[in-house]
Amino acid sequence: MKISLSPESDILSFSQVESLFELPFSDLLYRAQTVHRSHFDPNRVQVSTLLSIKTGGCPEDCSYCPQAARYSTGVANEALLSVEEVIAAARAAKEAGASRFCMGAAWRGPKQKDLQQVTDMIKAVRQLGLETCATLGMLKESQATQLKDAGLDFYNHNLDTTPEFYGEIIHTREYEDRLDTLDKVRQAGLKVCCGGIIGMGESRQTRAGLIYQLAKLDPQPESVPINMLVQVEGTPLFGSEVLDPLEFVRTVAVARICMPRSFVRLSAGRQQMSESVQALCFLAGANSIFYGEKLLTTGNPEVKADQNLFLKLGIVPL
Ligand code: SAM
Ligand code: DTB
Ligand code: SF4
Repeated sequence: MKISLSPESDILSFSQVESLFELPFSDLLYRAQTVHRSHFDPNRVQVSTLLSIKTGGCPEDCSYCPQAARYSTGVANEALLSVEEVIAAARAAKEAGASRFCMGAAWRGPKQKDLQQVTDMIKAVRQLGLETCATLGMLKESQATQLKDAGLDFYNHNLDTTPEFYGEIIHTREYEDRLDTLDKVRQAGLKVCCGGIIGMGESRQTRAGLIYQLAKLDPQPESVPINMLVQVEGTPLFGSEVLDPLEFVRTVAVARICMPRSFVRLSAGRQQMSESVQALCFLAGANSIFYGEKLLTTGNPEVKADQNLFLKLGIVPL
């Protein structure tokens, strides 16, 4: 099988993406590392800290998510945090070495009154000298503009999987809804953070399809989080067959090759990964992580452990 070897080429056909997945592991990693080195310093990794500003009680039915109100996962429905609480968390994240602060809300989309409070949070976090990111669900055009005007840098909105598999995972919205919001985010001039989840029982073809969908966004997302499903008891996907970590590494490598200029984030699921698997992900071209002991509701490696891992690998945070 002949696949173009130019580190500059953005691969856009689905069959080419599928072929990348079939390469021998060492060939795939060599190729990903070559592309990575032509666009990035391979020893620098961007660090983002997450904060759940509105936890639980979500009306959507995403089968992976512990925050959907309809599943009994032990995650309580909490109120939107105050601006002061968010500032305190952002200050701590900055002191620990994060450069970006991502605020997540368990909403289908924001209500106008809540968005006002979120824009106050964005302004305050920016004043601390951190990059800002928000993930609040679906947006109207005017809401995307309001976020941009408040100084938001990135909006996270994941495609999560392929159009074909989407209906097996989520029934309360359509793939098109996600693409619509991504369009509005771009139109408003925000930078896009868009990725997906693997380990949901999907096929390799679906993983290739996800990367294909992400890579054909035009322009490609600045940030691409690749999440390994964190299985939470009470969610429909709890008990799914656990994905081979080497297949996760392959997915990161294919993302790197197909989106050469994007930051590829080794995202959820890192707590369940050995240091060696994480090191392979960095070799495969991952150059961003979530940093801090909690994701939104589930755990993430301890800050000390990540600092140690970076030291061992000679990685310097960006
Ligand atoms: N409610 C908004 C939305 O869905 O767009 C924003 C928050 S939502 C929690 C953000 C992302 O978290 C989802 O798109 C999904 O990729 C990821 N996520 C949620 N639950 C997860 C899990 N159990 N394992 C891995 N990733 C997960
Ligand atoms: C993303 O792609 N992953 C993050 C962030 N964007 C918002 C969320 C991961 C959530 C994992 C499950 C939890 O902690 O609730
Ligand atoms: Fe709600 Fe987002 Fe969780 Fe889906 S992923 S249930 S939209 S918080």
